[in-house]
Amino acid sequence: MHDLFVITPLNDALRDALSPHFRIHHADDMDDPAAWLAENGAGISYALGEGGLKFHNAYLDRLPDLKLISSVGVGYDGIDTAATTARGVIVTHTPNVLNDEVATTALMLLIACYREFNANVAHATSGAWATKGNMPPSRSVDHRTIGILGLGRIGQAIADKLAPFHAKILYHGRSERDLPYTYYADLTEMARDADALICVVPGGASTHHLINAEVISALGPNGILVNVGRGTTVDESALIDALGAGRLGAAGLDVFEQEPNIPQALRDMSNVTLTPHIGSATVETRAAMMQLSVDNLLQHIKDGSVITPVPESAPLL
Ligand code: A2R
Repeated sequence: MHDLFVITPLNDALRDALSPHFRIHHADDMDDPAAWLAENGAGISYALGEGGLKFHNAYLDRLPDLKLISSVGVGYDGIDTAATTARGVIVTHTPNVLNDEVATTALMLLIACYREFNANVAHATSGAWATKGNMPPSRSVDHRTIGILGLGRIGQAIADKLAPFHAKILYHGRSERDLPYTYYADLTEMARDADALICVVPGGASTHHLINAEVISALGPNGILVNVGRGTTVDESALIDALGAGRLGAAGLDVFEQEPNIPQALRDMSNVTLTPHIGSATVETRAAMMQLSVDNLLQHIKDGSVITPVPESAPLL
């Protein structure tokens, strides 16, 4: 039996799969998980949690015997991988199984912006249609030039899903890929040539505020920004300024700088569609992510290997 610290919801099926091998210590059963770990962390060799936002160093520091963190989600910017690698702690994540879902979320936000979904729904549900007449027409999502910041696993799924909309795809990243899309080494130049920019890069220092005032202004008054990656990639105050001044047309945002808090200014804007970090959050995709997280744990106790390590853990395998 191994001791497992868990900070993500577990359904009965997952508990059943884990319990023959692990004593489960769930953070939800603790008044103060960090304090509980200070007392009981020694001896816990496995952790299962969400690496995007929740697995702080406050937990890591209290788990001296930790061997593996199985993180639910593809982004793991909430885990200090320099510290885990230095300590010999393997980190796994759940790439690929969520590509299509996050891509659907990106398209949902893009379409909501072009078709002014919020304003049209409000016009119908408020009764304004009967009293004020028809809404002015919105704009078409078809035949657009779409810039993707981060044409990785999810970025490519977004490009695939945009094909039926006859989109021309541009992309920016640190390197050009062997793909049939137009590469831009300069993000501002890409924003200038794109009708809409979709952001799906990882969080962390290297992408912090990559989408700044200059990039936002380059998109222009008819431009649209969609972010399904991490909130920290967009300079939120610059975005609010540009939307307020009409220097950017609209934004569709699933991620924010200070989650779960969304600035009031964004919440008040009619040309902004907001969702509460639901990129991969469907029953089906969350089940696939949880299954892969559990499979990584089970494989490690069986033979010491894992299925989907993060690249930073490669030296440990
Ligand atoms: O830079 P490249 O050529 O390695 O392209 C990667 C790009 N990327 C960046 N682009 C510009 N500046 C950076 N500092 C930078 N860092 C990374 O992001 C690649 O095209 C993309 C990431 O792709 P994947 O590693 O395949 O990640 P995946 O599974 O698509 O997920 C992306 C993110 C997650 O980390 C979560 O934050 C969110 O989407 O769910």
